[in-house]
Amino acid sequence: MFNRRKFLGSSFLASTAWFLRTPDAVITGDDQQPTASGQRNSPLVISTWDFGKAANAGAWEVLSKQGRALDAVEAGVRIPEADPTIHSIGYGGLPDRDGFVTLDACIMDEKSNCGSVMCLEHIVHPISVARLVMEKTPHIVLAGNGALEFALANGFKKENLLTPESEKIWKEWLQSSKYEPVINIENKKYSPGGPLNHDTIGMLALDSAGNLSGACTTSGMAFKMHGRVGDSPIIGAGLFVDNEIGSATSTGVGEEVIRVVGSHLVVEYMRQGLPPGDACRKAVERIVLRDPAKAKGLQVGFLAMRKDGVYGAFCIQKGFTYAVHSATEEKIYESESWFS
Ligand code: SD4
Repeated sequence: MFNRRKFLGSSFLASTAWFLRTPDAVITGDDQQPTASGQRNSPLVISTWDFGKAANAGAWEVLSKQGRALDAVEAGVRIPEADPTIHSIGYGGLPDRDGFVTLDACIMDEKSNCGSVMCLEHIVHPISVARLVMEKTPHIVLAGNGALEFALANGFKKENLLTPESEKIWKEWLQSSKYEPVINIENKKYSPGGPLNHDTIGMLALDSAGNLSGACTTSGMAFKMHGRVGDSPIIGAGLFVDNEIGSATSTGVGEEVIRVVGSHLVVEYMRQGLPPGDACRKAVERIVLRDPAKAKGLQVGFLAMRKDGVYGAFCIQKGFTYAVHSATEEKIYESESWFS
């Protein structure tokens, strides 16, 4: 069996040769598995979890027509935002403990332009509001009522995001009122009394001009405290794009990602020469080693794409999946994990 730890050391030192490596879409504990994804500038989009597949298809509509990565990631993540059966993003997202659906989202382009909304209510597409913050204001982040007022002033419609099903789930939860994030429930369908899904879509795209962009959007941890903001709308934590190096996004317990400024950390590890999967592993390691006992009970996953289209992922607990769409592949991979 290949010794990954040993490999990490040597690949780190061999930083100048990273661009020669084969693609990094690792699905086993072994070294890099070649896929059809590498050596581009042909477009590519990757995103977190199984629901990333449908989102990628939306992004691909843009990328396959030589569209911009920024337009692709916005179009892509709007798909799960509008899907009421996904209880972790946008419309139909699970509410906080007081019954309010509050959304977090951010977007970043190839020139380090970025925009973010935090704790936004009543708007189905927070990602598009985040983009408008980026393009139409001198700021990067708008939060709460200010974000809502900005959205309404720019033509977004005020809607009730709490679907009957999400309301029912919340009311069931109120019986116990126990805040306990459940690992890897993102891909499971809700059944009464069963585990609740909660997670984020983070999407990274590379366009035919060779530019990177990313988007991240979520309703956050189900039954969080009112006003709680996770990693997803925080540039550097839930998402980071550096067009010279690569991009990264995260999913899972946001508090742990914020502590290490996770997505920025992944991109910095890539800058130092680590391939994307190993860069994600090093960021996970930072979280796990801080408090190994705590890490046993939580999930964080990172997904990264290098400037040349090589991609990789790593997570704490087994079960984090990500979807890939290019001209030659449309697949869901399972990430390597710290714990087996
Ligand atoms: C957050 N990372 O708000 C996000 C989404 C989530 O389980 O709920 N993950 O912390």
